[in-house]
Amino acid sequence: MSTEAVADIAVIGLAVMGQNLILNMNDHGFVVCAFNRTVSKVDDFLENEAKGTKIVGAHSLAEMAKKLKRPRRVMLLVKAGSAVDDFIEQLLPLLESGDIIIDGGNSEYTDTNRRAESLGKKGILYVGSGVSGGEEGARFGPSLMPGGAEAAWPHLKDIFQSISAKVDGEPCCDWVGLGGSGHFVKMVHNGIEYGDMQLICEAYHLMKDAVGLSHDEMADVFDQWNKTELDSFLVEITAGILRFKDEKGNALVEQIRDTAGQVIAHFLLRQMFRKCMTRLLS
Ligand code: 2AM
Repeated sequence: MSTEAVADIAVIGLAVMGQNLILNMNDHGFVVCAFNRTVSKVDDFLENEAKGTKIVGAHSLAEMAKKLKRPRRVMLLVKAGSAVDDFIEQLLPLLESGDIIIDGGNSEYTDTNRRAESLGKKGILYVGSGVSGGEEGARFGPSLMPGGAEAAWPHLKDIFQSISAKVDGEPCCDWVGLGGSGHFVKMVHNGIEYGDMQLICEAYHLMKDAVGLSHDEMADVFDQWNKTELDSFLVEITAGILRFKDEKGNALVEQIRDTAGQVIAHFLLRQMFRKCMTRLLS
């Protein structure tokens, strides 16, 4: 592999989010250097998903650093927590003052505050960016919430705003503020989203167990709501989910176990909701 400084940005972390963001950046004309802790995934990616693109790979962080144009832009899309600190530590001897590290994972904003402060003292511009939209968003247009060292923004704006989703031509991406504010905004965004999902679950529970609607009838209600001020992605996909049947013609949603994290909180909420409904209906 050549070690010329050819790449506009490096992305570390070749799980689906990382791969899709790289392919999205490539579509927008940027040269991306891909790296992953398990290095064999770099070759797998280059030989499969990235085949025929301008994407380059590196087999070590040192090789990756050499392939980057200055200031170096290195984006981490790895598991939140110690993996981020480990990579930062390994990157430090390979970077110079004014280089940029971006954490695009789901880090706690307090960790991002800490990292931004300590890296700032070493001359590294640290950015924590919320990335929303899941795998599809990463591939074709995420909402991006970058914050941290503001001096990094002029070097990131073009890449970030090009790859982000657009609403009426406006990019769903702008500079959010200092320190961990990008991840803080993502946390608030998730809070609103999960509140919305809870409301949808409670509406489903009420329609199914209190009113006795069938799955198709519930789907009709959500479709109807989606034509009103409740119009949203979550309401739209709920109609599709409720209508979805397995091979025997039964609603698939009833076969999905109600045990994804936060089980106790969810269970208590359901119990509370049941009690309220029983009282209301008696
Ligand atoms: P891997 O492919 O080597 O497991 C999502 O899990 C991404 O985070 C993957 O790219 C994964 O690398 C990386 N990752 C998870 N834990 C990590 C760790 N402790 N150190 C470095 N990378 C890690």
